[in-house]
Amino acid sequence: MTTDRTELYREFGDERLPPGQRETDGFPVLSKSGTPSLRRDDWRLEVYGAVEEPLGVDFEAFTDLPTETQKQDFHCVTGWSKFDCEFTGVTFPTLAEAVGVDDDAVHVLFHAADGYSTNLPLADCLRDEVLFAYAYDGEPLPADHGGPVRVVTPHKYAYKGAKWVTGVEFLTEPQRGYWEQRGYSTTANPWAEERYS
Ligand SMILES: Nc1nc2c(c(=O)[nH]1)N[C@H]1C(S)=C(S)[C@@H](COP(=O)(O)O)O[C@H]1N2
Ligand SMILES: [Mo]
Repeated sequence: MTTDRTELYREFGDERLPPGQRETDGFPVLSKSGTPSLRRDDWRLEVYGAVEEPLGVDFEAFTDLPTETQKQDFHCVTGWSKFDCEFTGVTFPTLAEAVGVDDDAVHVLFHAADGYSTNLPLADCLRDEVLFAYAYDGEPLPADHGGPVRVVTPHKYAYKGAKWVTGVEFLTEPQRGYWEQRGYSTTANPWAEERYS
């Protein structure tokens, strides 16, 4: 069963296509420094920081968690949007529940195998459409798009979704990630055109 999450824009604006974006048919690849080679067998996800019980999982233990398939839109801050992407994965709230987030956690920093990182306020992560995705259109997530596992954030510009994600760090105060340190927005709401800050 696929949950349609393409309507979530109604929470943020009148138009499905955020201002200043154009729709693309293809699925461009955008990476700061190429595709790291990371096989499912070598991949691990560490969840740590301001949590009750840190968690480390390999691919098998990760996919033992409840998973779901969602249809979502994808908005790159450079101006392209791709509609109707079908991602399968574990939701952020599912993972948060597994570790038990501390009361004083307010922020999240995602870490990736290519040295990338990206940050979001905790409240922006605790949403069912924030997926740790391992499949795209029913196939294993292609390496260029972040396989074995990436994060997707359809309510935010796509730089909030770390490809090749390996770490989720819960923080008691904000900390900026790779693009955020270079002037991109922490909150990154596409319908408010929060591109820079
Ligand atoms: N690890 C990692 N994640 C990343 C990036 C990156 O360079 N490294 N680029 C981000 C940017 S700017 C975008 S638009 C999307 C692009 O995802 P795609 O290549 O699947 O289109 O991934 C985001 N996640
Ligand atoms: Mo991007």
